[in-house]
Amino acid sequence: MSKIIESSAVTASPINYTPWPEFECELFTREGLWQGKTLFRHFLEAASRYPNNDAIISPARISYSELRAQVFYLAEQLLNRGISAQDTVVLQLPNCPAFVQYLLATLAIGAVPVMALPAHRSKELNHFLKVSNAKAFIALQMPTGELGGFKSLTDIAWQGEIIAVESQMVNAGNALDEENANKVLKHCAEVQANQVALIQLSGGTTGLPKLIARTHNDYAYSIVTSNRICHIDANSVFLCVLPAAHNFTLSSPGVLGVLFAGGSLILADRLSADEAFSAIKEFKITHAALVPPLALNWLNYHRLNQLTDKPLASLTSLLVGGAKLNPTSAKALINELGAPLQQVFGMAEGLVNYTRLGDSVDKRCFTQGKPMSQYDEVLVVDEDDQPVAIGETGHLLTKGPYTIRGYLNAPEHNKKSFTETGFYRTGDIVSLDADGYITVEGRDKDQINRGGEKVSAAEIEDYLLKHPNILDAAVIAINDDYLGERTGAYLVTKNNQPLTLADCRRFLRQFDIADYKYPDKVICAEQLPKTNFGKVSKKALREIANDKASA
Ligand code: AMP
Ligand code: DBH
Repeated sequence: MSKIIESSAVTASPINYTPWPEFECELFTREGLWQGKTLFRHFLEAASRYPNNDAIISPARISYSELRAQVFYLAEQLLNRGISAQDTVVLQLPNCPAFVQYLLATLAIGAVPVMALPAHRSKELNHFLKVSNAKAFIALQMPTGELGGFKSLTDIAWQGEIIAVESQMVNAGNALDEENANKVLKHCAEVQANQVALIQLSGGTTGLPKLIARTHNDYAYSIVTSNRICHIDANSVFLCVLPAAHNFTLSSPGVLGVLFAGGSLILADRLSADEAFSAIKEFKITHAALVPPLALNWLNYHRLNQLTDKPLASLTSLLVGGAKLNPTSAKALINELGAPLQQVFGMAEGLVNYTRLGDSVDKRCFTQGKPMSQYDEVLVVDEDDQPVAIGETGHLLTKGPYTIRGYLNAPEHNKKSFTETGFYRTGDIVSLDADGYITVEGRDKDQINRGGEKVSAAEIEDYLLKHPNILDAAVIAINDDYLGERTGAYLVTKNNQPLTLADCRRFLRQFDIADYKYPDKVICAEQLPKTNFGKVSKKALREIANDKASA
């Protein structure tokens, strides 16, 4: 008996993700979508083909062969610290060479990075460390004492290996140490492509982000396909200004797409439009990925300064996604800024849609693209899960070769988020045209999309309700010209005592959550509008708030 338990414990993937049904695994493999190659293998192949290409250009130049050597060096250090295959490691680094170096080093040995964003604070980080059962936490050590999003070590409510990264770039190990490399390669060879490669985080609608386990096979497929659609190759130069850990910037086609192809990365943490335009010119950037507010920021800078030259001349694709880009702005980006606009509508759970580079201006302005793979199944359904007609709006459901079948360790939530036949309920309200292009019309999930940064209403309500004077709270999206949406908090207070935005923000500080989750506006009301069933009607609240906003 004990023997059986032991042997199954050895063979089972330690990270208990929801697998695709056997026949689909066979199909995706037979059709060549799943190549049985790990993410690190894809990088190694590019490094062998293009050893002298620059992998990272700015701030420092790092060639593929140098990067490979640095990664072997770091991977060996991780092994020495007792980190090995399928150990989860929460990785929180800003856009800098060390992000790429540590990401590849963890992938090399088959450890599984949890892709925390720089904005995450102790609340989120402790959650990730705990629920992912992390073995290590890798973050930047600030001279002022902060470690990544932790103000101090005493805020870490978890025990494990802490890897404090001392500078934005690891300089050691520039020359390849054969012995090191062989040791790492031995571990690398044992990593299987059907195992979990990394863990992404959902924007979430219920409390803290859910964990999204992506396998090597499925993630690599989405990256390779994105590369083809966006024309990423060894000559591509990608400007990464959004957080590199985010699924969009990491994989659509993003940082990993470039590293698979032998192209070059420019990693910037913050960049004004002016700086971005200079960088595009100086480095002959071919690809950039932006959320709509940033794209508008570039457009407005161009307008205000009445620039006559085409600042984006070297770009072959300006990817805009994460939140809805309105058609007027899309047109202006194309006509005024000369942007080779490519809209991207994706999700960390999987499905990614792109408008194609050769599409008509209308398709590129009015739609958010079509699925990248012919194996993506998309359904637009009504409240009873029945398909609606072409052009009608409904709920978007999807499944396919790179869309997860369940969140990690969330059986209850999975019952709501996935249908019995394995479709993911995206929570997006969309319509589909006759060519299969999707237009995002809204959302049914209780989430605020603050210019691409997703805020779970339930999570913030939860914190607000801990305030001794707050009796009821409803957090909703308020339309905003710049961010698309901002966060509004409707509050019912004890004896109608007034509570200001500043009061709320001060109160929320104790939870140490990411800044972007703080409400932008607080509205005190005597009561909240209710549905016929007596639930708070967010629909009514949204109407009230948006009427006020436009008045
Ligand atoms: P997440 O699940 O946190 O990765 O966020 C994915 C969600 O972002 C999608 O389900 C959409 O609600 C939203 N989203 C992403 N890209 C776009 C886009 N181009 N237009 C509209 N919404 C988008
Ligand atoms: O918003 C997203 O999560 C997103 C947007 C564009 C994404 O995950 C992606 C492309 O892959």
